[in-house]
Amino acid sequence: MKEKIHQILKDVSGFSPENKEEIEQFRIKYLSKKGIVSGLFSEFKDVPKELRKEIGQHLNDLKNNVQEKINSLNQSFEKIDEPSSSENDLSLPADFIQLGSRHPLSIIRKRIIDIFSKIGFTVSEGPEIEDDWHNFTALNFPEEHPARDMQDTFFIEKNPDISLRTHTSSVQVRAMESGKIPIREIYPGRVFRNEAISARAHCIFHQVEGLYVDNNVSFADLKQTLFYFAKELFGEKTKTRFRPSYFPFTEPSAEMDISCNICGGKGCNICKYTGWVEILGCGMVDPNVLDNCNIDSKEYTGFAFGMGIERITMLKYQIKDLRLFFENDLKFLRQFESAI
Ligand code: 2NL
Repeated sequence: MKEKIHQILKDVSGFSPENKEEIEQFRIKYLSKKGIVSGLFSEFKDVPKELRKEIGQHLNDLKNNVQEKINSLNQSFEKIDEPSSSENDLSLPADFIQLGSRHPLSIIRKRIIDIFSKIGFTVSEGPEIEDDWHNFTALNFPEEHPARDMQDTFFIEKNPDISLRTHTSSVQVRAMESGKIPIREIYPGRVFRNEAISARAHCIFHQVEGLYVDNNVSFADLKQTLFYFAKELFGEKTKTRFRPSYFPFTEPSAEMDISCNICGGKGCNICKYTGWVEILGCGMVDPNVLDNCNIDSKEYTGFAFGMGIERITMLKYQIKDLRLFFENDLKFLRQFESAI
């Protein structure tokens, strides 16, 4: 009898049901009138007198043990079926939500927009898929210009008139064509060039261009606007210098350098020991471009500029490889602003 009770206890403790139905089967097997435990109770009458007290105790313990097991199993299944009390308690604090962080290119794009917004530039955007007119012809690109080369541009074989824009100047053409003057806008956006990926180049990158067209807009306005921008972004002590350059859509054209933001102009490996780093291209809008967009170049003048957001971001944060921007490695991305 003792061995039997011991074996049953072992079986009971190993029981682990999948659902309530199995618990009910278990209860019938052990505790119903014809069940195993009741069977033992009926065998009890044959137990010799001297063992009755001890065996009786064991039997009662077994019955209680089985009943407790059934109760606790039933309870645990009820917990799964019903929402827990903590889920119903609306006064508890909410679950923690892990916040992401802004991409470094987004942070700098926003900074650039904020800086130009303060002096009256509004933001405008346009299509990434462009036609030849808006991307090249209106902008005074000669037929044989290398940027028009199919090797340098993503185009569609079926219709070579359509390509991915190579700069956001195409949006400026649309703004000028709309005929509303003055124009004082910046144009952030994604642009595309057919380049092999490296530490310094990628087939996708980001630009902010700017355009100001009105009566009497001068090169002095251009210089002061961009000087203000450089100081806001890189610090009050930043100096600027303009070097003559060439773009098909501006005349005269220039590139703007800032005093190296790492060494302050003394010379380091970032500025290649020159004390200066280039940050953007700019110039007075070529009269041909104004005329192409139905703006009378005798009445109006304008300045324009363009910068690569990747380049500015690399300078600002001392990032040495452009590929980091596109790999989405969280170890890299989490180093910037912690939250939106
Ligand atoms: C650079 C240089 C530049 C412009 C962009 C522009 C647009 C129109 C007319 C005239 Cl519609 N100019 N944009 C002007 C000079 C330079 O970008 O290095 N970009 C990354």
